[in-house]
Amino acid sequence: MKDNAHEERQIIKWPPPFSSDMTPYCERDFDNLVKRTCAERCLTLRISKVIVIGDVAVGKTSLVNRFCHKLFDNNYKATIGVDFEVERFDILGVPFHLQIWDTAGQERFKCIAASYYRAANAIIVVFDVGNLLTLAHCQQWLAEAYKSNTGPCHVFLVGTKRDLLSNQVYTIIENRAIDVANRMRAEYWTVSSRTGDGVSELFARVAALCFNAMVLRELENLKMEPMSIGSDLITVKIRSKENEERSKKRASSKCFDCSS
Ligand SMILES: Nc1nc2c(ncn2[C@@H]2O[C@H](COP(=O)(O)OP(=O)(O)OP(=O)(O)O)[C@@H](O)[C@H]2O)c(=O)[nH]1
Ligand SMILES: [Mg+2]
Repeated sequence: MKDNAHEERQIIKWPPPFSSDMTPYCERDFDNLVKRTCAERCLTLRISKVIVIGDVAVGKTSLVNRFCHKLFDNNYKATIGVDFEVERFDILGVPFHLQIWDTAGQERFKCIAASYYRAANAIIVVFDVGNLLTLAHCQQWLAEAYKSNTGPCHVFLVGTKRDLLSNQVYTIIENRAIDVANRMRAEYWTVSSRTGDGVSELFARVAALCFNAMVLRELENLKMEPMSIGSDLITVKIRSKENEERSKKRASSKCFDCSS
């Protein structure tokens, strides 16, 4: 693991979605409780698991390599089973790691890959914008991932290889992709790992949504534990009353993400 997050991995402002019309996640900022908890340094190191799934050769490894190593390779090398990377962020001044699992799309490795789906905090389902068949398979990929994940998860539908399509052709594909994203209740993105367009923005968004949800969940859990003499814990427990109010409000809202 790296000791310090690069500048581009420092998140102090809430990262926007690719388009506000194409996301079920309606927060516009970190939760106030999360902001205050971070400011008071009540948190230790955090980690979230992200799985990257989708058909063979859609560009999963290229996406991860572009983000983690700023590299792009034109040659295709199939992933055997799974690979993983850990990327450090600083979010609101708190160290946070994304553990990114790049899985194989080839049918013969599906069983091995699926055994790593468990306990994901985010699921990135990838398709190739130049191959509609890969888009048609995305719901099935998500259904497979849900078999191993019953807990709350953020879901992203990501179209890769944007650089290969003209704007005109891309617009037609995007309309179809948005329909699929809506059915999957996923946030839609398109990226190019060749040019890097959209890649760091996508992962910053994934990291921020995971971090915000994780801190809120943890504050919620703290409430359940017996009282501790640690002053930090007491601070958090007192605040958790506020959290309770917030949860009640959230339960009555229609926002998808807020159910997490
Ligand atoms: N032009 C272009 N080519 C891309 C892009 N992303 C990936 N590719 C190419 O697509 C091919 C497949 O990419 P990979 O990243 O290996 O695909 P994968 O989804 O990891 O494949 P599996 O590991 O077999 O599941 C490679 O030749 C890449 O160079 C992109 O954004 N633009
Ligand atoms: Mg691969």
